[in-house]
Amino acid sequence: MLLRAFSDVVGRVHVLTETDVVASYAVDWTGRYRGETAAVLRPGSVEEVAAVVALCREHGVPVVPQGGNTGMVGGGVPLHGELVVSLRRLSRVGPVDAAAGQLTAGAGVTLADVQAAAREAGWAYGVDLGGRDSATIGGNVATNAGGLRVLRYGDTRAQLLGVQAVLGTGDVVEHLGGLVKDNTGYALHSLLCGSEGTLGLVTAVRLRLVPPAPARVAAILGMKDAASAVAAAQELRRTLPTLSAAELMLRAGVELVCSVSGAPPPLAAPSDAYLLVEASGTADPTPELSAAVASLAGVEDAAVAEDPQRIAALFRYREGHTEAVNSLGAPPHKLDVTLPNSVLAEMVERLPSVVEAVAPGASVWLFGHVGDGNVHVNVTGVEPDDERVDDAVFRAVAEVGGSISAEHGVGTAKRRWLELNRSAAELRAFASIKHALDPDGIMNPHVLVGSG
Ligand code: FAD
Ligand code: 2HG
Ligand code: ZN
Repeated sequence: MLLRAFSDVVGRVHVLTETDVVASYAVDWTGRYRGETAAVLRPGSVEEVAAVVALCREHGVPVVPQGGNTGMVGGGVPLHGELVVSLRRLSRVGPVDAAAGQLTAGAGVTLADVQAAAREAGWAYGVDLGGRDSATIGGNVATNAGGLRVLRYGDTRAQLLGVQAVLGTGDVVEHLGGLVKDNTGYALHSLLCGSEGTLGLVTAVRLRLVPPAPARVAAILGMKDAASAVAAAQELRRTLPTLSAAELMLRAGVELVCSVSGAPPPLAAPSDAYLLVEASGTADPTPELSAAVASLAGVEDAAVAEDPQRIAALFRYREGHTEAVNSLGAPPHKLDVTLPNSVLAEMVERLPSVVEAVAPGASVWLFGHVGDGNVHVNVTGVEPDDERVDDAVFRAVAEVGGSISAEHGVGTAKRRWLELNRSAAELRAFASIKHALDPDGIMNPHVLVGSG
């Protein structure tokens, strides 16, 4: 009955109910989070999204918004039988304002298509990440995605000038004018950014673009140990103004990527740790990068790439980690944390023993955006629902002033530990905001703050 009402809104063909089809929307990218749903709704306009929300409110039906389903914290899949609202059909790019260096994109546009549209307009988009071909800009905004170039351009929130969204109240809010300075009250776009679908459905976004930096050089530095790699990244942030990425990898992870992908080792002899660095600008940054690298301690060897194919090949050693770890069998535990700079090196060394203490024999894969203090701690060899490892790592990180979620969000995976980072007063404020914008508690009710 209700499905017929949804069909009247979005069209029968966009209410998916066949078991096989729906199944792919009900499991997350890692395979750790698997749910079920009666239907996937695929609205094609903001009006249809608003009508879907109105029906859900009327009938008290909870929904999980979904974009590219590349999220890492189980926030975009129906773990409690919610309906899935897929925003992927909102895939229109434009208008593009080349003079202002801004563009508007529907929530369902992939990150890669946003980047391409920026390029066509003579600009660039500041956010990049490995899931670019599937992840949507709506999902990026909902998770406040970070990625490879945060140290240069900031996270998704820093690119966001406005949004159009259907709130849990059923209201459509739109602020897409793109004024860079606009102090006319609460920044709803910033609030929705990182809200993980708990306050409303983002339907379109207004983004600022950045000047292109076409002259690029990348290098993989073989480092004596992880501490040297961390220290080198910290030093390069100060000495290399054109630095646009600084990524940590360890020997085991690089060897795994090579064995899964068939790529040759990046350097003639293995190093215990690697730092992938990129510098970019309008003039060739190679001399500047070489000079900065020459003054670093602990560099054992280096491979440098200047043409786009070779640069992409070096980045594949780092970006390939996610897929390589997933190929190992049982889904990994993905613990995406940030650490204060002062303890970053020490914690990178210590985290494997934190895991070992609660899960002897488990494998730990450490890599990440070390220039931002962001380490991805992947653990394999532990049952998906055994949370002892998650608990031990999050507590160790929070104890030294770190965050249990650097860039992936809280989702359902980390909800239990939110109080490690957020005070009771902050959580009360979260609950008030949630109640104001989603009074029926139907917007992703089991994610982040929950509706209770
Ligand atoms: P989904 O996975 O579909 O959803 C994610 C969350 O956002 C869910 O809570 C969902 O309910 C909500 N949501 C989605 N769309 C909307 C909408 N329109 N309105 C309201 N809520 C919505 N992330 C990083 O930050 N940095 C990285 O470097 C990075 N690299 C990755 C590499 C790989 C290979 C993969 C697979 C993932 C990576 N990710 C990374 C994680 C992921 O790509 C990001 O979290 C991304 O922003 C999710 O976008 P999505 O469209 O797939 O969202
Ligand atoms: C990355 O930086 C992503 O590659 C995914 O954020 C991290 O696989 C992960 O844990
Ligand atoms: Zn990442």
